Amino acid sequence: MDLKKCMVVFSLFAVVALVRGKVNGGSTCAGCTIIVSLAEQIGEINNETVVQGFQRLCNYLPASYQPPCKTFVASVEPTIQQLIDEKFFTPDVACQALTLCTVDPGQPECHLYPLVNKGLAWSASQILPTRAAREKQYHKMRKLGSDICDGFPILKGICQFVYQRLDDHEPLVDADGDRFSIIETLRGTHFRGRDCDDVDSSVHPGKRAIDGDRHRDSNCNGIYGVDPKTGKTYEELLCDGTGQLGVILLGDSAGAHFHIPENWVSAPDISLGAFEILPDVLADEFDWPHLSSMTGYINSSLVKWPTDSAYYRMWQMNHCNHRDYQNLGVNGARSSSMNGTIQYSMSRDQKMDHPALVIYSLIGNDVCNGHPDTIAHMTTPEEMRANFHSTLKFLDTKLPKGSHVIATSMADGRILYDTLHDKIHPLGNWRQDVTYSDLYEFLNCLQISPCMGWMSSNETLRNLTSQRAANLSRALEMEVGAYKSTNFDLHYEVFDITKVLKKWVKEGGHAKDLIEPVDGFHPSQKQTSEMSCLVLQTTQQLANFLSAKKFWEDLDKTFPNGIVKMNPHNNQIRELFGNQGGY
Ligand SMILES: *[C@@H]1O[C@H](CO)[C@@H](O)[C@H](O)[C@H]1NC(C)=O
Ligand SMILES: *[C@@H]1O[C@H](CO)[C@@H](O)[C@H](O)[C@H]1NC(C)=O
Ligand SMILES: *[C@@H]1O[C@H](CO)[C@@H](O)[C@H](O)[C@H]1NC(C)=O
Ligand SMILES: *[C@@H]1O[C@H](CO)[C@@H](O)[C@H](O)[C@H]1NC(C)=O
Ligand SMILES: *[C@@H]1O[C@H](CO)[C@@H](O)[C@H](O)[C@H]1NC(C)=O
Ligand SMILES: *[C@@H]1O[C@H](CO)[C@@H](O)[C@H](O)[C@H]1NC(C)=O
Ligand SMILES: *[C@@H]1O[C@H](CO)[C@@H](O)[C@H](O)[C@H]1NC(C)=O
Ligand SMILES: [Ca+2]
Ligand SMILES: [Ca+2]
Ligand SMILES: [Ca+2]
Repeated sequence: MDLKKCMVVFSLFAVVALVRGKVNGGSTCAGCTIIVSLAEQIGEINNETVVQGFQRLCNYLPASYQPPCKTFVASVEPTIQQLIDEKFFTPDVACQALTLCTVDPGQPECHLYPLVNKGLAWSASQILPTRAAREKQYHKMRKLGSDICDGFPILKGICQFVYQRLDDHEPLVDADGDRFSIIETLRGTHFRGRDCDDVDSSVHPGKRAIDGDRHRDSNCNGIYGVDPKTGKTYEELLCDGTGQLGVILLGDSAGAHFHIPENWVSAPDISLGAFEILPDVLADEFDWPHLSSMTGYINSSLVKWPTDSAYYRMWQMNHCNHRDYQNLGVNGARSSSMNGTIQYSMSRDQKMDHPALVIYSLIGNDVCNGHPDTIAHMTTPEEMRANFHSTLKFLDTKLPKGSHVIATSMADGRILYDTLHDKIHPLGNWRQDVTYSDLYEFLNCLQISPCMGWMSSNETLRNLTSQRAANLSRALEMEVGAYKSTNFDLHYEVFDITKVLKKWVKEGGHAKDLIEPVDGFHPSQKQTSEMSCLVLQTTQQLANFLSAKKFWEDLDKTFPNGIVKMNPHNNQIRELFGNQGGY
């Protein structure tokens, strides 16, 4: 992530971002609007002023984030006070007056909350009547932005160093460069199995044991040493010939389990401690792969539901697979970024490692962009197939013989608008004044929508987007049928989110519960039985739990090669090696 993107991230969380977005302020404007509206609502809930609401919001942040937050508040306070005194205040107007949102020439006025007075530009001009006044405010905000990003070590560190390194999607803390880490975040063990020796690159998860792991654990599955009775190594006795198989996801934000906690953006639910996990969430790029349905491995007290995943099933079937998972899910990933960069962050050696089950799952970004001419910027079926082919060719050079590759179809994102458009977004929880439709239109207006084609009130456009997605799925399916490899077999897996939804509603569920509440974009789940697995490489836990189950069952029926057999030595492994070193 570059400095610009880094600042956008922080703009969401009470630090102003001063880099201009696409039009009308872009993501800077969106960040400002969210922060100001939270501050205002928190103030009102507590019978306090907006400025006091701001201070309260700062106090909810982890200690190290409070000073930059307070610097920001001190700087915007006069403008906000003036708006309130003159009765012009709305979050949209405030961000105009702060020059973080603009009305660019030829562009409509973008607003999230209902318009008052004579519109945004007019209201802002009451505070900033001259061009000179606007320029002055703009430069003040720019300076504030660089002061904040440079002046506080925690932000500077994350802004400039961490996210730059993270652009290659490899662990930041990795002394031996084998792409496995010893810390959880920053593409560490939340994404890939823990390295059991971080100064020896020949030691890492997924490896075929060196010399039977006689003296040390070379593959980090916790199994090593020699059985005193037989003189054979434990790897030989307990693991050899059991068909070890790693799990590798090549995916997007859905596969990485993107999630913004709802109580971060719903004012009535924000409280002290809500943002305690913020630093870790930032360091994980808002992804929660350790709870995902492909590589989740741990139950979290932060969510209600138990974790289950393809990896976890692999481990349950055969404990020798311990720690052999890689979640290469990247927010915004599409076939061209997979083929262009992301795939190269995979770690697998054709000769030295065990085979793997690779899941190629890009459920929407190829038809998703925020461009006003959105269809022209979607991937074409020819490009999709060529990009996928290029990824398969790469996998052919990396995957050991006996590996498996599963490609999933894309989602039909019409479910988003159909389900949510008239529902209240968490930002509107307090006054019931912001629907998902309002949010979608606001993001479209700023040209920063994660998916204009589906998050749009234009039904023709939504239909065309789904048609293109179906066409891209067909391209994948054709490539699966045509590609020949001696190292892996290939399987195409359909998942039909609409069918899942219908079933869910028929069983008495609410359709709205299927979609991630904050972004109104990612599938989510509070589920009962039989979720279609792949819908679910997503958000909430139960979804993940059931999707993994369904994934497993489907695989069992349609693609039994992709499944490992039960290792009869599992009990013995537990007795001898306990939790195998944990995660
Ligand atoms: C202010 O509102 C928050 C919820 O946003 C609540 O947790 C807190 O207790 C309130 N404070 C007071 C003094 O009522
Ligand atoms: C705010 O004021 C209203 C009306 O006076 C009252 O009902 C409510 O309890 C107050 N809220 C807080 C947090 O003090
Ligand atoms: C999570 O807890 C459930 C039981 O509550 C258990 O069945 C499951 O195996 C646990 N999952 C993980 C990943 O530990
Ligand atoms: C692979 O990715 C790059 C993006 O870096 C792209 O330019 C190229 O066209 C892609 N497709 C193929 C078939 O190589
Ligand atoms: C969009 O597609 C749906 C389902 O195929 C169809 O019922 C509807 O008439 C279409 N709407 C438009 C405007 O094309
Ligand atoms: C809806 O989208 C279609 C396809 O992009 C476009 O041709 C049409 O003009 C749009 N309709 C409106 C009312 O914007
Ligand atoms: C999808 O493919 C069909 C058949 O090739 C084509 O007629 C249609 O225009 C395509 N739709 C989109 C949106 O690409
Ligand atoms: Ca390492
Ligand atoms: Ca190592
Ligand atoms: Ca071992």
